[in-house]
Amino acid sequence: MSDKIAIFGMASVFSVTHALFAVAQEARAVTNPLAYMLQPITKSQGMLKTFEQSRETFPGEVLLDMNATYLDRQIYNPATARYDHVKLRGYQDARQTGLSGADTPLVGPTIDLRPGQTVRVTLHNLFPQDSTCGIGGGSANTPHCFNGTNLHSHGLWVNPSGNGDNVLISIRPGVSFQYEYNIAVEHPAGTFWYHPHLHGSTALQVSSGMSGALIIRGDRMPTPTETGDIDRLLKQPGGSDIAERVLVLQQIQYACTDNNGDITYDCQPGQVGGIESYDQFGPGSWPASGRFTSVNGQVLGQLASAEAGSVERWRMIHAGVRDTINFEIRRKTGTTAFRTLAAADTDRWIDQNCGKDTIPYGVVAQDGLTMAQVQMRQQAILQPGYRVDALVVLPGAGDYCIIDGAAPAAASVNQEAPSRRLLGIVTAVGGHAVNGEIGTYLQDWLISAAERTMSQNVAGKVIDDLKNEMSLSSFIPHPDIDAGEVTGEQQLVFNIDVKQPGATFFEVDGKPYDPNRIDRTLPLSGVDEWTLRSDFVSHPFHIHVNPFQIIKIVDAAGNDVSALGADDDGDPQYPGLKNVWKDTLWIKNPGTDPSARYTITVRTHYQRYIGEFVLHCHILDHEDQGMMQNIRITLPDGQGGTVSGHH
Ligand SMILES: [Cu+2]
Repeated sequence: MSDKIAIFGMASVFSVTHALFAVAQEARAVTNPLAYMLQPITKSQGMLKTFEQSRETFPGEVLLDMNATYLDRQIYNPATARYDHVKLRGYQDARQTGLSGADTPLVGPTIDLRPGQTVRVTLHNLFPQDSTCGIGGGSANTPHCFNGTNLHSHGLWVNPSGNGDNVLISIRPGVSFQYEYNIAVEHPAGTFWYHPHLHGSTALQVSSGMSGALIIRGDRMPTPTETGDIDRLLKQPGGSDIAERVLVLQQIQYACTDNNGDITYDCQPGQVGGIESYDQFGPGSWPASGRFTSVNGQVLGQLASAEAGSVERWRMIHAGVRDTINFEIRRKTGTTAFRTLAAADTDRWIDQNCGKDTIPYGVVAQDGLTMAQVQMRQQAILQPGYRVDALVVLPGAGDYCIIDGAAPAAASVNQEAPSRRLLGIVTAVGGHAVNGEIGTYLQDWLISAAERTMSQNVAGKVIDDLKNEMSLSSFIPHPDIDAGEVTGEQQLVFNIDVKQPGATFFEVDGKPYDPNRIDRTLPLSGVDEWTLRSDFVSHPFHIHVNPFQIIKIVDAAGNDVSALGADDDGDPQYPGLKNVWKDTLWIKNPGTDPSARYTITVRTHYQRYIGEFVLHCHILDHEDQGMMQNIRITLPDGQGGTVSGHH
């Protein structure tokens, strides 16, 4: 711990110096978010050591303290080349509140854990009192209680009840509450994230920057009969982990008010930007705002340097509210300064300053779950809530553009091809050039990594797999769910009902959310095949606790577009998803007519945990307005659940 404190101490000294002397046009460094300080509970750790543990060391139980509080910060505004002053709801480590200068990035610290660990997260709600909390009944789907909060560990397979990953509780201003996540010893290692999930204020809080990475690190060696962690393979020749970047992609849509009291995205010097209403959200509002997606809290920052030719692990997290990100890397070929760059000019700037060809990278995990095969991609489409883990090789020294590239209209939340945005610059130095195909280079690197790292009894299998189209069969956390295992089926239809006079309704299965209604009662150990559709535009489906395996994605004409190499009218997001495990998935309808909808089949099982939790659209203002359902997992006989009612 003392090393960690020393490092952070140095960092804060540098930050202060930086703030005093920085010129506005100088790009700030994009570093990995700092990690929460974890306090080991020595008493229980000592006790646990008396038990036989299957692991070499048992990390035991740790505490962390998280403040939900207003933060005074700066965000760079490329349109004006100024740092805008903002006051936004955010997270901070209650044990490191000293790191709170105006130039501290607006991103939640990282929660860094291991399988088998229990973490007790004390969430302190330091927001001002709020008389709109506690509204229920018919008003539940009107945004409210902006100062109430709670915590969701997105993607974790943990208990959803009580002090677990419980999003059905409201932590009011002034209240502290301790969540407790018991990470099972068999929990997958991967990239997860956390954010508030109080129905009525989720979008407002997440769009303010209330999100952070939650990483589970594993070191389980695969055996001939059991799979292990890809972390164990991704080692440098010396045995240390390969370089890693956590990239929390946020869409912080702060605004100011003009002379008429209306919202404006043109904040004047002396004004303080904020997010205090839902008027800031809605179709097209993000592109219209001219804001840029931030990376770890920095807009148009300079990412830490890479070594040319070295393999890095990039953990991308879409922690935004409602706009699709299409992640691309291109060489920076031009020399034009990028710090002054209005959103409307970005497309042209990218054409003039970034190479035409994208740098391919190897996707190894989606939504934190290692895939059965490395998939080489020119781009990765991230919808809100998605995570993508990629092995990235920058093939030579120089600067590279990190771009949110254009995507087909049907691939994006706003149903229009978005104009491109620059996300930041990364510079490769030293190392060596890669002249051949990056995919082949990566494959060779993985094979030699396997030769170095894998146990004698699995090395042959892992290497044969890698030679066979970069298969990762020894590292997948979940076996396939075969048709013969399925015990039931579930249907789900998203809809936005715009036909009622005077109001719009955000619905699942024809009904807006009712906090007092259980929409689905499912038995523990059940195995269900779900059919997912949307009658009106596209929505990212997310279900808590248990992830699902994608079986097929069928377009309106009846074609399954989920196979690797399939063509979905140029939309790259579905091909390659067949048999992939995820916890959040785009349910596509390229229009507003039910006849245009896709039919998506996934399978899941409800393992270990009973209790009540939710599924919802991860366009979070849709969720806040009703596109959510309550689920109850009961005992295996379908009985013995808890009493109904929430809040
Ligand atoms: Cu939606």
